[in-house]
Amino acid sequence: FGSAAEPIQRNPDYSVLNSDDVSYFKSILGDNGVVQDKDRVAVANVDWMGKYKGASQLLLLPKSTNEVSKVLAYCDSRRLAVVPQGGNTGLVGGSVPVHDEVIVNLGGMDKIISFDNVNGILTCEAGCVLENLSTFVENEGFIMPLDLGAKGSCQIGGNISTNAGGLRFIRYGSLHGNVLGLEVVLANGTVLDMLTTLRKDNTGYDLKHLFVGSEGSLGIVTKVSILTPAKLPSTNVAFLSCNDYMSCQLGGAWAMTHLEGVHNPLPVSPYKFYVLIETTGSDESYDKAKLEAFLLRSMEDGLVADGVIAQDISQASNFWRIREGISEASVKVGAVYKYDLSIPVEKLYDIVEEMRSRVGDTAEVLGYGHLGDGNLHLNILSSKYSDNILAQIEPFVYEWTAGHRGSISAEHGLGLMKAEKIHYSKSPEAVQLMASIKKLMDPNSILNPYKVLPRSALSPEQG
Ligand code: FAD
Ligand code: 2HG
Ligand code: ZN
Repeated sequence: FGSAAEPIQRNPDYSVLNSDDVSYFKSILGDNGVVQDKDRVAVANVDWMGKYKGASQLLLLPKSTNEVSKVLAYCDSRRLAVVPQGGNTGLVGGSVPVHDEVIVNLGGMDKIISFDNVNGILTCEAGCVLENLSTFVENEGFIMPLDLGAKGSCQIGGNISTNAGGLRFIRYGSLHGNVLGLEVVLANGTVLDMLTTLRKDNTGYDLKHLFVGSEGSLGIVTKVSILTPAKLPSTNVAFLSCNDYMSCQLGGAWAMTHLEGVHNPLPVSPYKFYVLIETTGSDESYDKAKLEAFLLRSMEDGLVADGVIAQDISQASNFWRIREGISEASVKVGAVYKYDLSIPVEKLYDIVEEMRSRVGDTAEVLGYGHLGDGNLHLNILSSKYSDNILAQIEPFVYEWTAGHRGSISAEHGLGLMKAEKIHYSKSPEAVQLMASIKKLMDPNSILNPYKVLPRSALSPEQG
């Protein structure tokens, strides 16, 4: 993993898969739902970056909640470890096995169950691909409250399990607000029906929130109901260039107050900073005029050095493609160390500069992200993984973030990469309570082992 850390030992308490297990899975999922083909299993064993690789022998493809329930009940009784998997686009090594865990991929559960086109409430299975849901609700005059570069592969169940942020967060907020209901299968196979579509419901603890962002460690999400905002008729996108970070911040703040918060044409010459702003509204010409006035004023004030406003939908989507393509471009370089930090906005760029001086010319440091959300994606690129580069980055990056009361995972989760780093952002008491919840809900610890929580919190003798 590009890390000098000790390799993670397989927990010997887990059983080893045998042919009786495979026969049982075939009896409930049929032959097509039980994949042993080496090439297909190999694909499911490796993450999107090609950085984390497991050694699972078995990929299961359930088609219904009942099937998921039977699979988990069996795995729990046999103490077979399981990795829940969606589109496998996660960036923290959470979606692939560490050792020989059985992979349960939700891709076969991809049905839309209902759509309330008055209130914009979508109910669907967890394996629906985000882009397909977007297309569906857009045809009904609504949009999904989240959008991300991985939309063509990621699944709504994976989005919920990671509490994905993405490109519309600034406008529509977190999935904790937009998810209205969930159906979840617990580790022992119990189906927890919380699939309501109510806007308000204060009857006791709101348990669904435990599953939003818990990265498959507490249950498998099987169905989802989610609030979708109305699609507004006008969308405007501006691509701005700035000479310094202060201008980006000021321009961004101004835009939020006044505008609600590798294709041409682009600003011609290269600049140090680029800002992409999208606004949506209900009055095409007024909205556009407002954005143009903003651009003009920002250029007059010297905040923006250059800038263009997309003239049509295709230009707008070309602008977005540049932003959405950064992640994909970053993995082409060879080795990439990815950090996903929440930092007070005024300090956000400081760590990019500090990191540059730490790594010198051994690596390229790229800072991008979601400025309005205070979320920096710090990517450190080099031709190959090296312990020397890693030693320049960690623990500095975590200590720096903790020192600024930031978060070491803004939107990607902890997964395998940061399970042992949670203490940089959470108190010992909070970690202990999380471990108690995990032990209560998954006493045999079959769900997504070695991820999210530190081993010392789950079994103090290993600490
Ligand atoms: P996976 O990667 O398959 O799984 C992620 C985690 O969720 C794993 O721990 C897995 O065990 C668990 N899981 C998956 N499905 C379920 C389920 N049904 N029940 C229980 N647990 C489950 N993330 C952002 O937040 N914002 C972005 O802007 C963003 N952009 C991205 C762009 C690119 C090009 C890529 C490759 C990734 C990006 N990501 C982003 C990260 C990733 O796409 C998100 O974390 C996404 O939500 C993962 O969804 P998935 O279906 O691929 O889940
Ligand atoms: C984005 O905003 C994603 O593009 C991916 O969250 C960030 O790859 C990354 O580091
Ligand atoms: Zn992001």
